[in-house]
Parts: sequence; C-alpha cells; structure tokens
Amino acid sequence: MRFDKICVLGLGYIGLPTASTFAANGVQVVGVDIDLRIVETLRRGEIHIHEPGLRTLVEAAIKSGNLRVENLPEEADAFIIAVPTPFFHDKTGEYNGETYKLADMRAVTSAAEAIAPHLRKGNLVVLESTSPPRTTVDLVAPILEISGLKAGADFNLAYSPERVLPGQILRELIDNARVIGGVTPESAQAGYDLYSIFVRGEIVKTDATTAEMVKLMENTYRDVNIAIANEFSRLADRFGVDVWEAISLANRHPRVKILSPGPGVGGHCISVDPWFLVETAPDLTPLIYASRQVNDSQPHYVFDLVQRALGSLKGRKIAALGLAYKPDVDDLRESPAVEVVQLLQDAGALVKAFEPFKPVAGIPGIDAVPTLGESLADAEAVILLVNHSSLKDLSPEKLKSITPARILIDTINGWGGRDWEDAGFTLHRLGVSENRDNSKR
Ligand code: SAJ
Repeated sequence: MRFDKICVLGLGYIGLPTASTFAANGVQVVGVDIDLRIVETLRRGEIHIHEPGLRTLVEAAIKSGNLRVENLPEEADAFIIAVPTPFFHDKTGEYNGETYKLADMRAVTSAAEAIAPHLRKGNLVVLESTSPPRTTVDLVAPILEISGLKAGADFNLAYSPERVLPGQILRELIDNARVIGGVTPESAQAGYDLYSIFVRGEIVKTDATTAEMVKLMENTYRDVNIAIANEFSRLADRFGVDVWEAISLANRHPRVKILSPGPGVGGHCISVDPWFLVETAPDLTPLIYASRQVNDSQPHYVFDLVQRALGSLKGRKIAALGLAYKPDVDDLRESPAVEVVQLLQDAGALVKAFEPFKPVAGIPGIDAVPTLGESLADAEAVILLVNHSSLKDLSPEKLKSITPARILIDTINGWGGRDWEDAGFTLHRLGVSENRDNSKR
C-alpha cells in the first residue's frame, strides 16, 4: 500500500516524533493537535517538549514543507492516533472493597470522531495510544463506522503500540521491533507497509487485541519488577542489608535481573498502564494490583526515611534535587519526586526544589528555584530524588562548597560509593539500614 499523505493526531511525546520522522522520510504529514498553543509553538519553529534531537528533526520537517501543523484532521491515506490515555483523577472503580483507577479514553474517542468525516475507502487508521484490551474493536471501530464505512472491509484499522523510551525516542522509534495488530490480516499488512517507511527493527503482525495486550504486558511486567525491587529495599532496611550490594550480587545469577528501587514509579506509562488491566479484569489481577500499591506507596516510604534521618520536619530547610519522573528527562507527570516534596511540605518542611531540566517547574504549591545554588544555599539537608547525570556527578567537595547542609538523603543510589563521611557529610540511603551492625550480620 502507498502512503503519500498521513495525518497524525496528537503532537505529544509520541505523535510529534512520529509525525516528524515520517516527514523526514518524504511523506506529506499533517500533524494535528487540539491545543492551539502547541500548534502555534510548532508553527513558530519551537517545540513544547524536551527530547534529545527532536527540535532539529521538527525544524527540518517543517522547513522541508513535509510537516504541516493544524488543529483539525483532513483527508489522508492514513491516520495515526497518538493522544494521551491517562486515568481519571476524580472517579474510580471498585472490586471486593478495593478501589482501582479507570482509563480516561475521551481523547481517543474525540480523535476517532474527528477522523470519521474524513475517512475514505481504502484508508488506514492506526491507534497508538496505550489502551485497555479490546479498545480498537469495541471503541474505535464503531466510532469510525459512523462514516458508513466498515472496519476491516472498507478501511483498514490497526493497533500499534509505541515502545520508545523517553530520552531515547528518536533512536528507538526507528530501531525497536514494532508490533502491528490488525482487525483483519489485511489491516495488519497495511500497518506493516506504513511503518516500513522508517522502522528498521522487525515489524511483527498480529491481531489488534493481542497488540493491545502486548503493550500492557510490557509495562506491567516492568511495574511488577520495580515493585519487588522496592519491597526488597524495605526488607534490606529492616535486616541491616545494603540493598544495592544485595541486588548487584543477586544479578550475577544468570537468570536474575532485579531492577532498581527508588522513590516510586512515575511517568505517564508504567504508573498508569497496569490499571488498564486491573480495570478490565479486577478479578484476575491481584498481583498487578498489589504491585501498583507498593509502587504508589514508595514516596511515603521515602518520606519516612527523611523523617528518620531528620526527626521533626517542621520548619526544617530541605533542598530537594530533581522533580522529573526519571533521570535526564524534563517530564514531571506522575512524578514520585514531586509527591515526596509535597509530603515533606505537608509535614511543615521548608523545601526548595531544583529541577535542572525545568528550572521553573510551575507546579502549584511547590517552591521550585531556578538554580542548584539557590536550592542549596541555606539548606540543612539535601535529598536526591532523581538520578539526573548533573546531580549524581556532584562531588563531596563541590557540594561542600555550595551548601551548609551536612545531611544527605539519597533515594536513588546516585551518591553511593563515594567518601561523603571524610568530607563531613552524613549520607542516608534508601534500602541501606541505619542500624547496620557490621560485626554481626
Ligand atoms: N524506575 C524504577 N526502577 C527501575 C526502572 C525504573 O524505579 O529500575 C522508575 C523510573 O524512575 C520511573 C518509572 O519507573 O519513575 C518508569 O520509568 P521507565 O524508564 O521504566 O519507563 P518509561 O515510563 O519512561 O517508559 C516505559 C518503557 N517501557 C518499558 O520499559 C517496558 C518504554 O519502552 C515505553 O515505550 C513507555 O513506558 C511507554 O510509553 O509506554
């Protein structure tokens, strides 16, 4: 199948790189976003998200004339839906007395409704947004069929999850293996033809619901594995063990690969997607549910660690380093670091937070300062919340020269393995017991 012109709906972390990469490969792309500020920003040649290499790619795509940015879709050979699927913050489901989160599919619904009037025979529509199982067949197909055309017969419909890692999106978009699930084998083939334009990794065809499950299984697998790492950090703390040492030793086993504990699981994917499985089958997902509970409670565990280190928090001056949901990205969505800061503030601490990738963080109620120096200047304790390269590379000498604080709390193993004590600091680390008795273990 030939694709001369495509419409990409949703110009966020996935849609914008995807649209620009198609444009860079000679396809006429209409990038669509309902947010007029995003449309205007892109038309000015600027971008609204931080992702290495993205600015250059978008600029080139727009300059070449291959990428045009609009706020409504138009006729095209293919449509890609890459809109957010968060969960509702104001409503939940319930099963056996336990509450669970519900996917907010309104953006997918609106995108499909916006495509329907422009749909023609022979078109391909691909849903990329992470969605609960059966969304493509049960939600998207019926909306598109309002056009009078039949999914799988008159037009092709497929689900293809994105799997790119924020921070490495441009490379992974091209190199990662890609799954294309069609509502019919012909739809899967059409999806295959579309992504073959730029994907160098293997493209594997399947049905739409399998592809949806694959995506949810990948992120849920990671969530469950991070949950066990977080639980290990709590156990190590109780038993006087250094969890980082224990993990590195366990990982020498040829079939063990324990992930890293930390202040919790954030971002718009791993902390959200497992709920899509719980929501659709709460009776079958006790493990997934429990893992979500462990990871969601990890910021509280970190808060307890700070309290153990400092005693009463009221009026204490704390520098919080890092607010992003993970290292070396600017994304603050569902960030456990933000939650830790909020918990500290609620307990009366005077927190000055510094996020190197978003110096003016703009989170209501959080005092984010624009420089590291400002955050540290009058602090009595410093808490490392995100392993950003620039923060974990701070040496004891450097830190000593810019802060009077001598208490350090490392929630992410950024500062382990250095001689902080010689420099006059006391270092508290997540998953490393305060009461380690080296003589008897
Ligand atoms: N985290 C830990 N310990 C770890 C690894 C991660 O606490 O050992 C935390 C991170 O700090 C972060 C969260 O988990 O808060 C998620 O980070 P991540 O790097 O694991 O994943 P994301 O959300 O940035 O991207 C994931 C990826 N999925 C998998 O690795 C299975 C990516 O490939 C997906 O494309 C992306 O979700 C998505 O969009 O779904």
